[in-house]
Amino acid sequence: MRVIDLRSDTVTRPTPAMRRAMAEAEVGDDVLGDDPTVQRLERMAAERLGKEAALFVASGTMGNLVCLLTHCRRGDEAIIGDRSHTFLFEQGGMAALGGIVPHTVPNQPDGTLCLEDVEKAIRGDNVHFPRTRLICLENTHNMCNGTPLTVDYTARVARLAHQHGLRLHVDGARIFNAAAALGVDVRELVREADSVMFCLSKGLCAPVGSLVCGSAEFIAEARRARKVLGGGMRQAGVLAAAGIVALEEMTGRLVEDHARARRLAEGLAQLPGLEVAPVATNILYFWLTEPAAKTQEEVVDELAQRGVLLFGRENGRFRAVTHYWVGDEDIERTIAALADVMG
Ligand code: TLP
Repeated sequence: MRVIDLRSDTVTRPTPAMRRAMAEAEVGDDVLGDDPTVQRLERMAAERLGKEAALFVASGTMGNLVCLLTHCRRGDEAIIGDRSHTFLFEQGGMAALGGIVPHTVPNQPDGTLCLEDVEKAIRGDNVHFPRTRLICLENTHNMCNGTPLTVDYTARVARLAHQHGLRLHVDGARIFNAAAALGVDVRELVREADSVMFCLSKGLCAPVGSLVCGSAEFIAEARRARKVLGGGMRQAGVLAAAGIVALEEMTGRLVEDHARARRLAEGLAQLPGLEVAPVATNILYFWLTEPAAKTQEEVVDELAQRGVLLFGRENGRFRAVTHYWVGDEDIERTIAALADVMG
């Protein structure tokens, strides 16, 4: 039985074109600045994001941490959504490794932070307070139904940050999904952001890696932060080669994943006992209506027995994520499997 893996878009295996590019990649010692393939990927990423420079890092978590360490000093504060990945799922690395204080404000259901909340969270100059340095946004917003943040909203937050002498960082792990869903160039989405991290190893299918993008000066400092975290990689061109294919071939097809997520949502909404959240990109949340005949664990286990993997998450929500290795038939099989389980 073919397993349909909807746990995350991180499960995507490299495409045949990526494997070929990896095998043939020209490499060198990237810490010494000798890897032409890494350099090409970094130039491409900077160009695609409309920034001066970019840095190849091992993961999204490392990319966000590198940015936080570069923007902030120990004891500085970063304003961040209370449902953001960086706050919830990165082991508090900013505090643990950077001495940076997270100042959370509530994420709205669409993943935004209210500008008034952000403004109130900015500290005045007072010897008792940490110094506010940074505002962080997440686009698309993983925990808030994979919703994309718009060009206009991001620009408004950037302006607020800059008025107060702060910087804006965007966790754009799925920024190409946001651009695809909104039908805009990814450059527009991050035009006024001071740093952006995006992942190659989610919907874009590369096996490993993320990029941090920003000004040349910022990236030079970020390179130091990556090194102290042990992220200086040597012949990383074998990985970067897959990333180049990801940027060349995989961004244009993300709309297909979004269409499949919508089809899955429509199918599940027809089933008794299930409630489905609005879906805007490739992330779909749903949950059991009360009183539920089965527990969340039972549903996850019974689906797995039928060859469908997904995550049961907090508050009884299930998450299903569509990606390159999930086709139309897989969506229909998933709906049928859930119909059977909910039977
Ligand atoms: N998200 C993963 C899990 O960690 C939850 C997933 O399956 O969605 N920012 C955002 C918005 C993310 O969703 C993730 C990964 C990261 C950063 C971290 O990226 P990695 O896993 O490469 O460190």
